[in-house]
Amino acid sequence: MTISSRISTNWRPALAGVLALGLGLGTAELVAGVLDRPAGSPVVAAAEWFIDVVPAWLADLAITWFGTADKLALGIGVAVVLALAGAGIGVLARHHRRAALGVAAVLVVVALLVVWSRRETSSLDLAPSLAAGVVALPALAWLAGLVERAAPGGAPGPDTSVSGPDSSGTGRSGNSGPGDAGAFRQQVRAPSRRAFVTGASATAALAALAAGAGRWMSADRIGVESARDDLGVDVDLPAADPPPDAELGISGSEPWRTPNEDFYRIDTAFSAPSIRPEEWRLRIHGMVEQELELGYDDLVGMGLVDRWTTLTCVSNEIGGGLVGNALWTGVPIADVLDRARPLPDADAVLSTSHDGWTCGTPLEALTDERGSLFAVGMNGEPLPVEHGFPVRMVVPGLYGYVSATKWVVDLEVSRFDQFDAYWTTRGWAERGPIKVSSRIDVPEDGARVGAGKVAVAGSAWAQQRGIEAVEVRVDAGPWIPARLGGVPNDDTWRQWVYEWDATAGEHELEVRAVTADGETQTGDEAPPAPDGATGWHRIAVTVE
Ligand SMILES: Nc1nc2c(c(=O)[nH]1)N[C@H]1C(S)=C(S)[C@@H](COP(=O)(O)O)O[C@H]1N2
Ligand SMILES: [Mo]
Repeated sequence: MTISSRISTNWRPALAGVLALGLGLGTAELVAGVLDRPAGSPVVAAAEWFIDVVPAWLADLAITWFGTADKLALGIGVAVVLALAGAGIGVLARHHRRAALGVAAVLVVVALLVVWSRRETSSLDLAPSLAAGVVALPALAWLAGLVERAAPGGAPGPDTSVSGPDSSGTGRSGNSGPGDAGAFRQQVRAPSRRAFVTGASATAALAALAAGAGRWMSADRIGVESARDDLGVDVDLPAADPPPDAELGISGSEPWRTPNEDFYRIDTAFSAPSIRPEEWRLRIHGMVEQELELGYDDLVGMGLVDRWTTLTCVSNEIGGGLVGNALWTGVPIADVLDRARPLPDADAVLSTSHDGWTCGTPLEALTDERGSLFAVGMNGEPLPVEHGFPVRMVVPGLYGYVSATKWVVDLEVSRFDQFDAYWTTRGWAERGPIKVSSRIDVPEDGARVGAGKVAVAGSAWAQQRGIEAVEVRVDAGPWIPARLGGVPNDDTWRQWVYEWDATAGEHELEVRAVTADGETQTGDEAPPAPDGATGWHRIAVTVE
């Protein structure tokens, strides 16, 4: 037999399996979209289940390696695993069709279990996985039949000597003799091959169409995005111009105000929840005198305020980009809690998002003067869906994992000794005040620059305390103060620039910040886990 026929006997069954699985999953997306049960998508459920059960070190590593692209990485990973599974089933189906159908059926059961194990599932959420099975199993049987008819007959090699009982009675030619018979076989097989190609293409097209339509409906972009657009009219959001002296305008340095589309995104939601404002509810309960339930209009009706706040992720490495600054518009959380009247021995609030993520925040941080918000606006626009639309929490001074709940729907006033939140069960600290930090944006690490005046610039932050000074040193020499930009409050980062008189050679630049309450940023290096990285950002440059 020829190499090409050997390859074709191998790729067709694998492709058939991949396509049958793809058609099943595409159908599942379509059904999830039509029923408006996005959580019923087996792929989304599996990805989110994986995010929850993955060991903490691997989750941390994913954030370190992929940063805000961690979801894309997971999506690619899921696709590769599914493709391998489909290929395996397809290859199995070539000679053991019943066994392959059995494996596919087991996959359907697994999908049902994973979906069912997710929080707040209803029986309707099982429909997409069932539909996947109803479509994928017959598709697999059908495609396997086409594969068989398209395959060269004769002796395809040792791997086919174990023919399954169900492979009889097909279009296989009984003539396995040498010579001319082979050429004849090639001719009669041509239409069968074409049939396979046609069937496979049709399946692929259907799968893509179903998946695309389903995802589009699930994301409900039309509904939620237009709700988001409308809000720009109903809710009065400010023009978010940075204070005049905040932006130093050094080329290559990150802007003081982070544009929404450049703002880092970190969360455990594989696909961002789509919540229309009119269906959003916030429940406040637990250790309170008065339980509350608010709708979107109730909340916004309490009065909006604006506040510049720099958000920071605890996973941010020294010099990293998991930090951003925006003008947040929202309702003070303190005003809402005031109406619920927390009991005196409460010391914490457990907040929960629409997709079940939880976060524990000191009660004090939500009721004191710092101006923690239920934010509805970001930089003068309604919150982007990825950043928590329609309502998220923004708490100055605390890392996001203990404060910044997006898509927030539930606040339980409680005590720290009464609960464990999402990241604390995974080894991160119960409390997460943001540590003083500073970063060099330009020049880039490893850059080559010309001798003479070089602007060394970046940002520094110590939310709730403020930045008093930023210092730079060259080749471990003396610390030299940098020039600082202005800030509207202590909760935003501060830009800095140092005009360096660069001389030819290899140089090392370091930066450190000093807080307004007198703490000099430590040079002791610590990793992000369990409560935030420390150390000085250090870069190497070559001056020519
Ligand atoms: N619902 C929900 N909210 C969440 C998270 C999450 O996983 N789910 N992650 C938190 C973390 S770790 C951070 S750093 C901030 C990031 O907010 P951003 O994505 O708007 O930048 O959101 C916080 N809020
Ligand atoms: Mo984070």
